Amino acid sequence: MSTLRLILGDQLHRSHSWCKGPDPDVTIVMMEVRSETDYVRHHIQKVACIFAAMRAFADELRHQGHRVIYIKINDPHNKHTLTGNLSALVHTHKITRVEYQEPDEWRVDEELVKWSQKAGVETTCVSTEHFYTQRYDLRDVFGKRTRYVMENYYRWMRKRFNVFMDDDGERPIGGKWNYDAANRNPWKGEHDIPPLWNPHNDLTEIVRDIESAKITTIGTIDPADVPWPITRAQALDQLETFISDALPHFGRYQDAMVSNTNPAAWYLYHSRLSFALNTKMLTPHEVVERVEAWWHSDGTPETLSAVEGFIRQIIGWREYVRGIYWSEMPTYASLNSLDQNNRLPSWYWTGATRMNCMHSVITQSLEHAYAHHIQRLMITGVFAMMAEIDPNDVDEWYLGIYIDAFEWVEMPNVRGMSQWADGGKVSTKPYACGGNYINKMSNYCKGCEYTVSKKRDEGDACPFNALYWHFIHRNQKILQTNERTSIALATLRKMKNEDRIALLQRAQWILDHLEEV
Ligand code: FAD
Ligand code: DLZ
Ligand code: SF4
Repeated sequence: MSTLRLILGDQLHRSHSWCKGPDPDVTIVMMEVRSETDYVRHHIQKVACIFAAMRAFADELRHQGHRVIYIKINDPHNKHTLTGNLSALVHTHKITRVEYQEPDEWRVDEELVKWSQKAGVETTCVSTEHFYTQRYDLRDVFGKRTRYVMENYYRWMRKRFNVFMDDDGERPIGGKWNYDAANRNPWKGEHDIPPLWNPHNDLTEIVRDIESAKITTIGTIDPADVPWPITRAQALDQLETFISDALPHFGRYQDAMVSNTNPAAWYLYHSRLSFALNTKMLTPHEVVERVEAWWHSDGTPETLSAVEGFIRQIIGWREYVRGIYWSEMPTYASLNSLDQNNRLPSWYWTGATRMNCMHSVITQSLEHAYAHHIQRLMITGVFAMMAEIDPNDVDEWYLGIYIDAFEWVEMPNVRGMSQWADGGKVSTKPYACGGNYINKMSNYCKGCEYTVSKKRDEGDACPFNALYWHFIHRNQKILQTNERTSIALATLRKMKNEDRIALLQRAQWILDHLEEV
């Protein structure tokens, strides 16, 4: 009996049962393959960090005594698909059994399920032992309901896993479930932003491998100084640094945005832990437990909203979007409820637009492979939705550009939350906004060629304004049935005819000249 166990690039879980003592009958295989590097154009930092973390993980396993086959990107025997390599290994190593962990992406799951049916060896799929919930738990919680309200799921999670609850396990610590209202401040320099957590990883050799393999990537990298974790030890250090330096202010400035003339603007008080979490170098349980423990030792009434807000992201949003993904795939990937068909403007790939908010967030994303939640949702996301971009184009952009982007978490956030392409399964109302919101939450408008207070026909009127009203006008049938959006529709209807026409004309001009705005 000889068993081969496949570990994927986002399954680097050191406490997984497979990583206990080595078993002489087991060989672990990890592989760098073109099918995974090329399904979209990824950011160079994403590919380099995944390869680096995979190589470091393989080294640690070997050091522990495990037998590991590691296929590098330029290995001449590499078949460049997961299953192509598995078939070759089964043949050459006389493997009788193949085991793999549940892939997080539907695409890879399908590939492995189909391969298993004709592989000619016994195959088993086991849990990644990473998430709090199982793939289909969300279906059980919501039953036959067609809308899935995150808040309900989150409260159910808090109780079920007894997270941040009073001693009786029934009431949330602090008495309230939700402190969102306290978490919406702009940042005006009141508190220093902590220095960038940076392990200074030297990935020069890996970047050279990627270049010689001629993988097409986007964005930039300083190969000798990469500020993302590639080992569990580094990820734990990143977690501790976040808790001590940034967590106390995380809540208050969660929605704030700052222009990239400030070098710390791209991360503010955010944890940047998504890469470590999504590659499973950290477990959500340990992140939540450490944050809870910090609150019990150092927390104050002022930091309650920060701790609750952070825990909400991990056991609420993160587990919830995974549940949506598995409940709704594969149909979710083709939803386009607003019937949007425009192409993504080419400046999404360069940042060359006159809109300072868009320019700032896109150039930041190209430079750091990162933008925080509100930048993704309320800047690049809102614009794409109001510019009627095809959700497939939008998905492709988000899936490639961010270091933490894996389809199970990217797609419900993009197609659901930000583009409303799922018709409201994730979000009760579309996230649309005019320049006012951006001006309130950021300093982008101060450095912009457009004028945020201008709405209509003037050439320098903020494009978000006209596009917002055009969005409301175009989708009025959908919006009028929604309590939360009917006010905007009523305002549009009350507008003087000539004002409405001027706004809609300005929007149409923008839609016809998307490459030029
Ligand atoms: P923090 O703000 O410090 O939050 C802590 C953690 O909470 C994150 O690390 C993450 O694990 C979790 N979290 C927070 N919000 C969400 C959310 N909405 N969904 C799931 N988990 C969440 N997150 C990804 O991990 N991968 C993606 O590809 C991704 N794409 C997104 C696309 C759009 C359009 C939007 C609006 C959000 C997307 N998110 C995605 C969610 C969120 O923006 C990122 O998780 C977050 O910005 C990562 O940075 P951070 O680690 O500093 O997060
Ligand atoms: C994202 C990614 C990339 C770029 N490259 C690899 C790779 O070469 N080998 C690998 O095992 N995984 C890679 N990954 C992560 C996978 O895409 C991810 O494991 C699956 O999509 C399942 O979520
Ligand atoms: Fe963005 Fe409009 Fe503000 Fe310019 S004026 S930064 S386009 S919101």
